[in-house]
Amino acid sequence: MSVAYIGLGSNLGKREDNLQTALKKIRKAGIKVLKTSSFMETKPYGIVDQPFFINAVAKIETTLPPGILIKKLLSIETEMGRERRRHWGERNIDLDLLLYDDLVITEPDLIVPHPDMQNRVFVLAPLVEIAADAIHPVYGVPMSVLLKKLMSGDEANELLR
Ligand code: ROI
Repeated sequence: MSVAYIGLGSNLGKREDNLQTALKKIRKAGIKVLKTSSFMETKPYGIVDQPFFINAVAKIETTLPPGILIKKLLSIETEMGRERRRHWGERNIDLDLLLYDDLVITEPDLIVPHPDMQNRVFVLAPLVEIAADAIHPVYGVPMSVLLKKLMSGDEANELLR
């Protein structure tokens, strides 16, 4: 059994419902959801002229290897009718594989840990809520330390609630 963390985000339609639907589909796929963070409303990061997001992180337990797990997450996005209007643009559902055990994977279509998570309050805040002591396998420090570092910069502004 492996433990992984999945980031969930939505800024189109009924945002909370979209996250709940995705969690239901994850469970239906035989993936055990051990814990979910609270749902947090966050300012758009990257491309800022788009609606606010609801973000959350789920801790899961699975026997699926990372390459299969990511394909499963992509197929749930497709099932939910995800449209990609533009790169880094608005979407009804976004599922990211953030961490998978303490693996470091750098394949063309699969990078774990998520390569930009250390810069994203909308990832680190919910992650710290459920896994403050989890060690980032590349930086070698707990998530709580990464969040503190980030919050001491301009990004402190990013999180609304
Ligand atoms: N910004 C926020 N706040 N939440 C997201 O889930 C999110 N996802 C993205 C980009 C467009 C980078 N910005 C985001 O993919």
